[in-house]
Amino acid sequence: MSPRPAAATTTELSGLRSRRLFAEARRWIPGGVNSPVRAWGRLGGEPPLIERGEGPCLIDEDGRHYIDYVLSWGPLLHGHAHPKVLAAVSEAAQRGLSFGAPTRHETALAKVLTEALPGCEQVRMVNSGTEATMSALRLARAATGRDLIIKCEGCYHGHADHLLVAAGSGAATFGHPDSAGVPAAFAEKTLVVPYNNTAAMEAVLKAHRHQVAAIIIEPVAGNMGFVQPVDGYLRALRRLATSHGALLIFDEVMTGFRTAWGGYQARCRVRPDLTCLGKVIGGGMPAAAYGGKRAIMRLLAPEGPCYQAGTLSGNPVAVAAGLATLRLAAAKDFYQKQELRLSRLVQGLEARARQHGVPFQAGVCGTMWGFFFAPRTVTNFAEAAAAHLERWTAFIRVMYARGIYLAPSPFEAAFWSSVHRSSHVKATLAAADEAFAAAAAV
Ligand code: KE4
Repeated sequence: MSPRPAAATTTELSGLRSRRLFAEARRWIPGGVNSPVRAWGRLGGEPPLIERGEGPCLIDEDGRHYIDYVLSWGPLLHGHAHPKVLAAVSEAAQRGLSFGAPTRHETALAKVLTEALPGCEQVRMVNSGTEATMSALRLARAATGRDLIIKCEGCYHGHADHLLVAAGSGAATFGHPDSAGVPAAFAEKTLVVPYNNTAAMEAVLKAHRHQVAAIIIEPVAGNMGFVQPVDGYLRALRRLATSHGALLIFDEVMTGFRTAWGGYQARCRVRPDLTCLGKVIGGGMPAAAYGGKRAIMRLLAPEGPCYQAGTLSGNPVAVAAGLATLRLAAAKDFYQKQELRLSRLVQGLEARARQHGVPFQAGVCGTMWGFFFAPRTVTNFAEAAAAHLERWTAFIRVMYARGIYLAPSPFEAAFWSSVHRSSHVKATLAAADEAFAAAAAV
């Protein structure tokens, strides 16, 4: 399905039917969306309402086609409505949607995850990344008997109260990195340091000796834009956490099975004490997990005193979607092949930015990528926030007008799927030519 032909840059980003439907949505749903990042306020427009997805493409209610690099914010490693994922979901649904009782299929998924992730001997399924990080931090506090946690500015770990402190993603997009409604007493237990700054992490640990339960980090940050760890940073965090008796938690909700089979920890060879997973392991259905060594996981109820629960956790239909997705990703050299194909897109974007004289930085890790309108590689949130927002806005608006669907926020990553083809890369680069010209004119 090819994207719609080039359209003139329109002031309206969405069509008449979408606008009408969005107006109705706003009457019944706050902001018209069930998650703030889906609103396009930062872009100065209204989002198209999506009618269906097909492979690497979205089709909106006005029949407009887009090549999709958001892919539901990461879960769709094999694009929309992949026949093998749909078949697995349909087959599972025929047996019933939920039992609230153990099934062998959850064990099958747990075995795939623990065999793939070097840091995990056991996993507990939950329904969202927020639940995974919230539960992992409660478990870290139970395991250490300590209260404080450390996170990095611009990292986003879901919307649990104590994590909405200097948060990235939608919280940064709409200027609420410290959300209203979070009691100071909760936020005070969360210490914040800049990403990629080992000295700052060491100083905070020293200033709060024997009080820090865990460091939680996105091993590749995807919620302040796409920001990779500088050489040695994650290894330094491993050393510091160990020396200070704190647990190291890798929030791999986004990077897990996006950057490598077994997550970024398999790629960087740094072993966290706990890992959080989501997105890809549900293949588009609500499924997430957290896991670690048995010595820590055995503290969880019903075996131990740390409580965590969920009506639909390990839901058989979501588990079926996750297993089918991971089976496809387990193919030999899957991530190397996809990273090579994605690199051709990113190198093409960098070449066109240079042709238009626009400072542009882009990066790739597995099937995850991102870019900044900045002169140098971005290493933390302050640098991400200082990138050229007007150029980003001009670029993104033209890309949408030309049928290329990218995150409507500069504080997000982009994604690739195994069903994107060279024809989609060609169409994306043709649109980028026009989009960089618009950015250069700012
Ligand atoms: P969920 O609760 O949205 O399933 O996961 C929270 C979460 C945790 N950790 C990381 C690293 C994440 O990226 C996320 C969620 N990511 C955002 C997009 N950057 C989800 C999109 C949204 O908020 O609607």
